[in-house]
Amino acid sequence: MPQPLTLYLAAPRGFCAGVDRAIKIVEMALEKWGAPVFVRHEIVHNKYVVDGLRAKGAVFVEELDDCPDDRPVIFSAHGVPKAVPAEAARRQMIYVDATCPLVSKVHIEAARHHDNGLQMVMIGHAGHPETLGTMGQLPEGEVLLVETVEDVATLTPRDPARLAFITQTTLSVDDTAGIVEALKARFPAIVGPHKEDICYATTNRQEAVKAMAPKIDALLVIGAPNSSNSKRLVEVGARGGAPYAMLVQRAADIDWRAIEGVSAVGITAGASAPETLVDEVIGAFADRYDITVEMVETAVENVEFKVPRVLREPVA
Ligand code: 0CM
Ligand code: SF4
Repeated sequence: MPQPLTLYLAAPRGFCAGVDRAIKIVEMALEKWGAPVFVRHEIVHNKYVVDGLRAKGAVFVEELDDCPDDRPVIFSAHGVPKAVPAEAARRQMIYVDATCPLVSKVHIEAARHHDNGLQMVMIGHAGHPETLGTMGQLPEGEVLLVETVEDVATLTPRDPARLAFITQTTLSVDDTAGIVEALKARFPAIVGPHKEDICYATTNRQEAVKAMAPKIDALLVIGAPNSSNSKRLVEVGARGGAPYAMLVQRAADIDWRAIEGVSAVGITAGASAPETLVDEVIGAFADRYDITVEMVETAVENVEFKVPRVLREPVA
């Protein structure tokens, strides 16, 4: 007889509106222009999604220099420095920007503060494409990056009285609150958004994990190792009290020995992880245990973003 096991399924989990739109953009571009369509950086941070689009004719590259002039190129959901579309335009390329509108909103905020003569502080992860894209909206030196509360103490702004802050959209809500507090304590005149720029999807997925953490022996987050929002879900689960919290790309990654003896497991998925991988993980548990599935729902999402007009129009 298989052991009984309760699977707590987080809701919301998985695809957000920005990821949904970005994937649709690649699919519609392939339909409109045929293969190959080039994509600068992984359209979203998920190998399964990227492999699926590659099979349909998308070619993933890291730099615009790796694309020919005469094929369309799509910019990933994470956003790009201003120099990238400028260079694509100079080369007279067809390009479609799949930057999530919630990332573009931060780009616009940064530009507005810059126009008002403020230097920016960005809270984000060094080297992440969204951070590079957002910092790349302004000239070199206009955006100072902080990753931790400790970084705030070593900032050397041009004028401490003329500062604004922005954030990456996929950060830990709790860690970011601490950094914002440190910024406000050191620079009382700093201006910024009401709280931070973390998006609805990141916030909601973290909330659902917080709600399930006290009930579970183990948390599995379905997502990729380069997915910032997915990695934050593992941290939130561990801090919320889950004795074991692990990122898995799919069922084959589950370390069954490590979770031997558990009777309650939480499952969630990062914003770039497709539901089919969640189904696969649930199936793997059903093969080994007598499972009962319970939903832990903390929010209902109904956000949707339109694809750019160029993809809604027929080929000229
Ligand atoms: O920013 P992150 O690494 O979390 O990207 P992702 O592709 O995993 O998730 C969706 C997004 C964005 C922007
Ligand atoms: Fe947009 Fe948030 Fe999704 Fe990133 S995680 S694509 S910012 S909705």
